[in-house]
Amino acid sequence: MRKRTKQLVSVIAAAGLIGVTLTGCASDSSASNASASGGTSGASSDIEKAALATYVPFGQKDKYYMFASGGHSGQVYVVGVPSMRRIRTIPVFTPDPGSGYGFDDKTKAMLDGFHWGDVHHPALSETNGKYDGRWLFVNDNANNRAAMIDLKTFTTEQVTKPIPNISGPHCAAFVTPNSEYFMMPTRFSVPPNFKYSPLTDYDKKYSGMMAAMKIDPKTGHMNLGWELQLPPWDYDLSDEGKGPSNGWAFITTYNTEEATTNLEVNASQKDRDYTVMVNWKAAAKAAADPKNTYELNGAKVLDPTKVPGLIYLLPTPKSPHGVDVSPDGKYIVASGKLSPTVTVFSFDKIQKAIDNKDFAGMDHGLPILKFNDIKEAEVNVGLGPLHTQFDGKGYAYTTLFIDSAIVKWKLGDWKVVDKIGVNYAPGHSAASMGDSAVPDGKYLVSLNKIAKDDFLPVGPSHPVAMQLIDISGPKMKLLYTAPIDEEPHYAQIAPADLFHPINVYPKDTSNPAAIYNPKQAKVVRNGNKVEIWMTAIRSHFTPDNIQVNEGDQVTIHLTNLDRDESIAHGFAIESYDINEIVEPGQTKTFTFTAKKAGVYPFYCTNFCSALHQEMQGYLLVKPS
Ligand code: CUK
Ligand code: CUA
Repeated sequence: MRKRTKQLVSVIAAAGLIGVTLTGCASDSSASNASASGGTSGASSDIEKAALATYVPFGQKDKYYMFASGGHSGQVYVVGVPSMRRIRTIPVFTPDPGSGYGFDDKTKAMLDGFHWGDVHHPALSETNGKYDGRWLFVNDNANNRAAMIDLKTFTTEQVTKPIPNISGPHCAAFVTPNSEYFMMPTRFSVPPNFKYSPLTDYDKKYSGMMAAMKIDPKTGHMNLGWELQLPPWDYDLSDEGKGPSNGWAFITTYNTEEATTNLEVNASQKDRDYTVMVNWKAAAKAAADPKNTYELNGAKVLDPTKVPGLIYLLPTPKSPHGVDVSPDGKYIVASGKLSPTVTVFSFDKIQKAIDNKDFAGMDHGLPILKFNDIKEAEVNVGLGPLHTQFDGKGYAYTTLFIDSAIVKWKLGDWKVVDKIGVNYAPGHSAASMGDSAVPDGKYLVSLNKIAKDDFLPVGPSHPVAMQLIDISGPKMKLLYTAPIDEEPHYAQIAPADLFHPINVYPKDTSNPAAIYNPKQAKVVRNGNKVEIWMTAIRSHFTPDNIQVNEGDQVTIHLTNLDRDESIAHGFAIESYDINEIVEPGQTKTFTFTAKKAGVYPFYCTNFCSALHQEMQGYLLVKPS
């Protein structure tokens, strides 16, 4: 141990991270154990400790995966924690020639002509309220879709078609504790399916909607189960109940004023909007009975005013943004972004208020609970509270957008105990295991919105910053600041040992597109359709000369015969705007029209061997 620590310290020193020699002994690489001597001052020793706590020496791996949304890049970033190194970008809603995503027939059909998505809230699949490492679900806030990433391959396996009747499923933020559903509540209220209606009809023709995407427990694929009609407000975030509140979902609204213009003023009029509390288990049951639902653009829709008990409204100050349920499921924490407090509701009190039927009134036919009956506390956190995470040790961590800080406060006595500045303006933060029922209280990553001065300048637009904070002790400690592309809104962090990705695609002799021997390579012509079964192996394509006629529709089934890990081959055709990548053992099918007559070299784009450059061939397109 001593030897390893010395080695790593000298590596850090050599890299110029610190300018001193350390003689202390750290039993592992955590900040609290790292010790420095040699007369260094407090400040530099904090830097040394932080460096040690985040440095992952060559040959070792990070302890956690972080899955961060890529915002309007449409992708998902995989980051190692604590090193904060970006390991992979998983293409989801945006084509990616680096992996061939969006170029082959399957993923092209998944993208369905769209060029991007707006990913805000990744949600790992759960079993009994704990991350189970199988799938990651994300929303597309821009085109009303959901996607599923299979964590066996770290690739997107499903992108749904746009879901009817919802508009901007920004609130899609969680899966239910046994991965029954990925919930996609709407952000913008619109007339269902965007049907034209003047804004003067807003209160009659416009509505919100929560789409319940049923998750297949075997494959992780989603199907629209049912929808729940919501009042014509704008909705923001949501979270799942746990423990005693399991079966409920909590969704914030920020425009109960029903404004349609100048929302920055007009949607900030009321002292309180709502947290909309939905009994999704009861809704799922009610939706199974056809007498409770109506058909709308192919969806089965529940009207909550017809089935009492599905929705209660919790008055929530002041244009709330985030809503987060404590790991024990007892408290619901809502952040009013225009109020310097977070409001904590007690699920126990909510249940009593519901049992007593003691309502403050109705709004759009839905019962409003009395604020003072259900409020547990208002915690004075500071300016611009947005989102809260938990450490499993009784503390909560709330991001303050305006104060550019994170505050730590105690559940139960509702006092702020610590505050740390971040650089700048945090949106969400993500705690290790933070959304599960069992957060482990090790790390918190602040996902900052507006980074300044942190990195080498790269033009007017600065990379945004993710800041790693050690939350294992009584005081938060800032460990590291890492740049990233646009724009992680949210992330989930889970221990690395939960994930067991494959190295090589298994042989699938039942797949008609796959061949596992170059001798089986063939070209089959059927009218003007040409189908080619091709293999790639270091360093040869079979066949490597392809003859077609101008105008032919060409389909290539390409199988990578290499079965060594990380030996991927590419397949690009000059001037044809095509690049495909086949991972070891993988078969992909792609189709194009041979529009341009002539001779076009094709080649492997992925450096695969010493003879990678020789891995090439010709597409000869005979003029018609
Ligand atoms: S949002 Cu971006 S900071 Cu889309 Cu979850 Cu709150
Ligand atoms: Cu195959 Cu480069």
